[in-house]
Amino acid sequence: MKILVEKLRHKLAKTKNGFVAKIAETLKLRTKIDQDLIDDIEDILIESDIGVDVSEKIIERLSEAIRVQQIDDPYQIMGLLQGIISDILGKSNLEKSLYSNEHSPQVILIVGVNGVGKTTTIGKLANNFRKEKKKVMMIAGDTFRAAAIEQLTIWSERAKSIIHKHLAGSDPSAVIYDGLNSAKNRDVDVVLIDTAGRLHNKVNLMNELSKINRTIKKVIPDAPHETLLVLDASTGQNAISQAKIFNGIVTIDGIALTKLDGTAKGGIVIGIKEELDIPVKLIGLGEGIDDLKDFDSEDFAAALFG
Ligand SMILES: Nc1nc2c(ncn2[C@@H]2O[C@H](COP(=O)(O)OP(=O)(O)O)[C@@H](O)[C@H]2O)c(=O)[nH]1
Ligand SMILES: [Mg+2]
Repeated sequence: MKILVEKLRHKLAKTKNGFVAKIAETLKLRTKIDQDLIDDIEDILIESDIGVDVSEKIIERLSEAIRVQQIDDPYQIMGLLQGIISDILGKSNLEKSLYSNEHSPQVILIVGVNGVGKTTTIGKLANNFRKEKKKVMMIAGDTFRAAAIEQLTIWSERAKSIIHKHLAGSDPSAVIYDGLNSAKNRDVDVVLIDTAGRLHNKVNLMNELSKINRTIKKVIPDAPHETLLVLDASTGQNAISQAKIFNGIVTIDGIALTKLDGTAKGGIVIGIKEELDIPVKLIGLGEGIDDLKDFDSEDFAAALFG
């Protein structure tokens, strides 16, 4: 589900008004490009949530481009930054599409810490698959709170999907095992598995996720076909630390980056790409059912700098 650049720009307004506007402001005040200006831009990048190493890399490439292309008008720097950032983000469109139907059912495991937006993302993702005429089942693998199961149930109704759930307090692996068997019997195209995100103890998390993975493989040996890590953009660099922890425990195939609409820390997308090299596949741009979009690096850079 693509989003128009103009709409994306509107959704990313806080990030654009953050570091991007600050750079634009700095450029306006200058008539020539000198080291002072480059240093100011570097400071702004570092203060945003892009990360220090990545900021330095961007500045190196910017200086190189200015030198090679013999640019002397500060006005042209925005365009250069757009190109560099778009290039760093790479061609996300070439990543294997989530919506490809190589597997039946296609099993997607959703992981991430509490509150990042896992359950909401499942609701929106189900809706996206429904638009592709897919039959979707959600499995309520976060069994620790009754409210979590209720929340997923509401999303299943909104997204016209099947929900498979057990009572609160039951074993997550049991509900996943039953759910997957039921999905096979009911010719479901896509299964979205919700999980709890209790990160208070790395060993527990590791045990829990390994057990869930073993259970999934008992029913469908080549599943999960996709493990999606949900990260909250508004947590900035903390999101990168979470990704490192999860990636050390399970193989993360892609990231769904939520809450980009409400934060000035959207530069985190660039940090994720550089520090983790895990593709951001989906972006959350609001709480509504239509607010989960495919990530397109060129559009993202264009929305911020264009
Ligand atoms: N503004 C905004 N809010 C979001 C987004 N995604 C999730 N949320 C909100 O974040 C809160 C936590 O989401 P939830 O799905 O319950 O997180 P979970 O604990 O990981 O399952 C809820 O209030 C959601 O409405 C998003 O992309 N934008
Ligand atoms: Mg949840």
